[in-house]
Amino acid sequence: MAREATKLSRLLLYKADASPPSCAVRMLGDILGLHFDFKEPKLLAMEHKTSEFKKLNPMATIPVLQDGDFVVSESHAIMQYLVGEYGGEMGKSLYPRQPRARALVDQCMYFDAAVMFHSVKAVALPTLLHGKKGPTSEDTVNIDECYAVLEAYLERNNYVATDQLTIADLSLSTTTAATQIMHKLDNNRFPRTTDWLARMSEETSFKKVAVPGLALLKKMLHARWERN
Ligand SMILES: N[C@@H](CCC(=O)N[C@@H](CS)C(=O)NCC(=O)O)C(=O)O
Repeated sequence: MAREATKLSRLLLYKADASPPSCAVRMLGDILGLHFDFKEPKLLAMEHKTSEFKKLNPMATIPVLQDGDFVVSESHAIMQYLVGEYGGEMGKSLYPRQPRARALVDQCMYFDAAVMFHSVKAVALPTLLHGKKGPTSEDTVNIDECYAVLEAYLERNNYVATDQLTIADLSLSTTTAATQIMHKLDNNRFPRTTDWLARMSEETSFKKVAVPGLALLKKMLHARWERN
């Protein structure tokens, strides 16, 4: 049975406002009505590389969730945990239990974790840390390949994994909103992805969390591109 986070435990999320995977976790929290306390390691000051932080997450990335004495990193695993533990009735559609539907959600989550978010990180991290001057033509080709995968998924369903909104939409919409900063979707080539992103942008949780977070990421990246 799903627990109520606010009564039984304290959820502490290590995040950054401009981090797409942190935004996805926070959007889920907003949908489920969870209360998080936040800690914000300063990535540019390498606070996530300290031995103290690596005890929480040896991969030295955010987001990380601490729920009492339980710690989990990787936004996708965090979201799967939160739905299982606190999702209640809503969890049944956000992360379906039927093996086939769940496998399709997982397929999209792994695509985000292993492929699409990398196309964001390949531009953002070297821009912020190593003077990269902007997306290269190779970066834009990689991003277009990701849009083509999304377009193919959306040919089959209204949302990326099924006909209903799932946690895969939360992950992939924050990642796709971040790729817009680097290489915009071509509406003619990717009409379904354009329509899906417009629908996701109307979600309350997206407006509350992803819109300000991604605006901050855009500001940070453009400031660096002008300076680098
Ligand atoms: N697949 C991971 C990606 C996490 C990730 O790379 N987060 C970025 C911030 S958006 C980070 O911590 N970057 C610091 C680094 O890689 O050094 C997830 O979904 O949690």
